[in-house]
Amino acid sequence: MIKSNKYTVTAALPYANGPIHIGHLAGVYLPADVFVRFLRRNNVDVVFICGSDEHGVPIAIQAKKENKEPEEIVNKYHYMIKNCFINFGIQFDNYSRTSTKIHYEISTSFFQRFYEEKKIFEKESKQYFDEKEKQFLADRYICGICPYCKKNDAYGDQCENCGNFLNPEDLIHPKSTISGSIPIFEKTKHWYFPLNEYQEFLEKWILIQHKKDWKINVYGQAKSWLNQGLKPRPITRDLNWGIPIPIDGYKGKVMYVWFEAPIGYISSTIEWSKRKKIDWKPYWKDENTKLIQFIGKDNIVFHCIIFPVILKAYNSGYILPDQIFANEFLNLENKKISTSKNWAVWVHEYLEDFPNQQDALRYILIANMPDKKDNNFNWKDFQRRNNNELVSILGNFINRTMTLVKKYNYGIVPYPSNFTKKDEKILESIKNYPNNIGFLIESYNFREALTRFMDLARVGNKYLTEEEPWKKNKEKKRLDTILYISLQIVGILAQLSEPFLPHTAKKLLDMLRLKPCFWSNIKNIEKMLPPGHLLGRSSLLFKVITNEKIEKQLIKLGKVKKF
Ligand code: B3M
Ligand code: ZN
Repeated sequence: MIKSNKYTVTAALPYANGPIHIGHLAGVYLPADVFVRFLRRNNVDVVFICGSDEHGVPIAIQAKKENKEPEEIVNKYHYMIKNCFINFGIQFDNYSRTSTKIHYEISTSFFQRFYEEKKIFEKESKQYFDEKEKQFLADRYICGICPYCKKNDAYGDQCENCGNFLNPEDLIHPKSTISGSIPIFEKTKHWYFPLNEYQEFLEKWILIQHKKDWKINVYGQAKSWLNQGLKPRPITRDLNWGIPIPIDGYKGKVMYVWFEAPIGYISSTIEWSKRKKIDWKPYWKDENTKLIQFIGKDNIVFHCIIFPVILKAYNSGYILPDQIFANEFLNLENKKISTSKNWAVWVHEYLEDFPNQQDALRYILIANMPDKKDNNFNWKDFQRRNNNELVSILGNFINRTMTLVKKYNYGIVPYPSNFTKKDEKILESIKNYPNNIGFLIESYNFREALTRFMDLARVGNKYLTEEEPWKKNKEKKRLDTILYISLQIVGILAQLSEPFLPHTAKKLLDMLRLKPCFWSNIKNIEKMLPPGHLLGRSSLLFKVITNEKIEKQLIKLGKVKKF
């Protein structure tokens, strides 16, 4: 259920080192958007926060690949990503970036306090060094076999396969991802966060307090790290791209990106609050506020361990996440999405190839959401679901109803006469959908919520088909009653569709000349669509997707050869 009247919802900050693809949408940004749109419809004071993650090795690697400066890379992709989210309908209240002055100030204030309060310590150690490149190797600059799952391509800070924290020295057969050479050890100094000192706090907070309400994939990963026992982790790096260390003698070193990036949620909120001229603190320091974080599966450890410890250690009343939501992975044509192999459906390309069809993609990505296990997107299925479900069920039912009301009742909601038993049962049953669907969204079951939504469209379609109003133009009273009931179902669908299909909802509400109402009020649709209510102009809501369009995508993917 909705636990508070104030929520802060964050979505993982995408690295500004490339465009976003459907895996990002299905994994993080769509579930977050559905959830926030639903909260807004329940009159919750919610702030939806995101922004570009602009530091760290991933950016530096891309800059080298494109032979550009890191600043050029983040500027190019920050705006590309931001525009994609806007055009796709991911409705953040603020989409910031971690290169802002405010983010530097906030991150530096965190680091400074930890230094002054001796919550971090300095240690000299031997770190892997690439002799050819004359560069220390950390994070994605070094890879090797993961000591836990034995998979290849684990990085110096984390294994993306099993999610475990790693240190470069943990890797088996390490090699530089820059030159491919075998690294040597060189001495260097870094500042460490003693995560081990927060083991007990985390065990209480995660293993006890959130044993029941966190998703099993998140809880399970966090539990396995805690069971291994936390160790101190370095929060500085030998890199020149990132936020400088506010300590003398640390020139040429920067903050570890995973130390400062999560602080980006706070700096983005502060940036938003300045624009709105309101206080940001209630969104991060009021214990009645619920903090819900939507993240990628490979970001679990950073959001369950590092960020909560940073908030706790800063000790100034920051709230901790009430829920950390991570989906599994979305595959493409049954293969893992790979940006390096260009095996992806890029959002900006989809928006170009399928103009004004954002909701078709939203629909299939929610319907196939990898919430409990990895799931798959394939173009044939996309076409099938669009044509057989959106066009033929939802669109067809609405279009037939609107056309018949226009034809037989001048586009005005008819006055019903006597209801049959079946009519009464339908009118009664449709009032339950808002609650059912609302409960599923509140409990993060977005796929099931959408299925229930489509069940209602099927109820309407079946009722219209069975009652055949087009054959009853001689029995005006019966005709009017059938169209009145059908319109009530259309009205509920219009109100319920907004979290899932916001572009369709806007069109449909305009066609009905309705405003979005509070979720709790949707069941009283008959008050919003009373007899005599004048409807607006109707238009087709969905377009059929042709074989040619799908063929073109498969050729682009290289799945089928060009003839
Ligand atoms: N930039 C996303 C990733 O690992 C990472 C999320 C940061 S959230 C603070 O691809
Ligand atoms: Zn692993």
